[in-house]
Amino acid sequence: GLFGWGKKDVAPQPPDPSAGLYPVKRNPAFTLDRPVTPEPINLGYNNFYEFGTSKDIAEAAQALPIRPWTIKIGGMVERPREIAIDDLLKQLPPEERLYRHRCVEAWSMALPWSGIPMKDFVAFARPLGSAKYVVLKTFMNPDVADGQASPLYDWPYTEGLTMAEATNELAFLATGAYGKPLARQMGAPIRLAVPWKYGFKSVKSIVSVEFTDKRPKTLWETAGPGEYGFWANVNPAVPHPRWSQAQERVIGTSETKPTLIFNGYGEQVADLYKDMKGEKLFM
Ligand code: MTE
Ligand code: W
Repeated sequence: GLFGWGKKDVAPQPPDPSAGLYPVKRNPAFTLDRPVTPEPINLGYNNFYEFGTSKDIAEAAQALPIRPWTIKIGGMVERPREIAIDDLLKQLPPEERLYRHRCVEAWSMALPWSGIPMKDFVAFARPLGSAKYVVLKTFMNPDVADGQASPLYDWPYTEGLTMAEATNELAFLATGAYGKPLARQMGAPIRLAVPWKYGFKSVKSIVSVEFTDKRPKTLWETAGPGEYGFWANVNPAVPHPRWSQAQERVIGTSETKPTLIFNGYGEQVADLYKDMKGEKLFM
């Protein structure tokens, strides 16, 4: 096929119109304590349940049409509206950041995202002062995404952040990676990256951003409330009910490393949680 994935029944997709934007300037404030995961490894090891429950969904994900792509901005905002991804990229030009990524399954990667600081997107969306949460949703299209036919999950994939989390400097909307537009299997054309939380918070292929004063029910909380919570902050001392979180497997190497509290981003985010009592912050 056109993209080298070799799937026969996928119509050739047009070239990504945002390709000319990348690579973008790196923001030097975001550094890594380890090498970047090689791009081919990242492109071949993905969680994207819409396209299957294995890590080998790259080929299936090529069926996802990513243009036209509009993001709906609604709920508690001054004015609900829709914006096309390419218009958004003109209004809020992307920058590059090196981030770690830690899945709840105890594997990790490190990569150069390109994208838009979530706080700039929030300012652009103009939420009402009474909004307390932002809710992000993935597309719904079971014709191209087989997984969405599964009744085990409450599609579309839904995630949420508090306003304080969404406007924290680290919260990022990735539109590219490795100096290119985002690959479909990584959540093209726009996905969240909140590196102090387990990877399942980082919802892919976003079509809707809604502001609300009620905490949303997320897909994973609904599927497994005893195993996956709303906060999902990384903590080596709080095991998953079925495995330890003390160590992580570094994908692309034979190494394991000790997991760090808030995935090593405590300096930036620990204050968000200092006054929270009675919340399960680490599951
Ligand atoms: N977003 C959607 N829509 N569907 C998913 O299944 N999986 C999550 C997250 N976002 C997922 C998703 C999980 S568990 C992880 S670890 C990351 O995406 C994986 O991102 P990656 O494949 O780019 O490494
Ligand atoms: W994960």
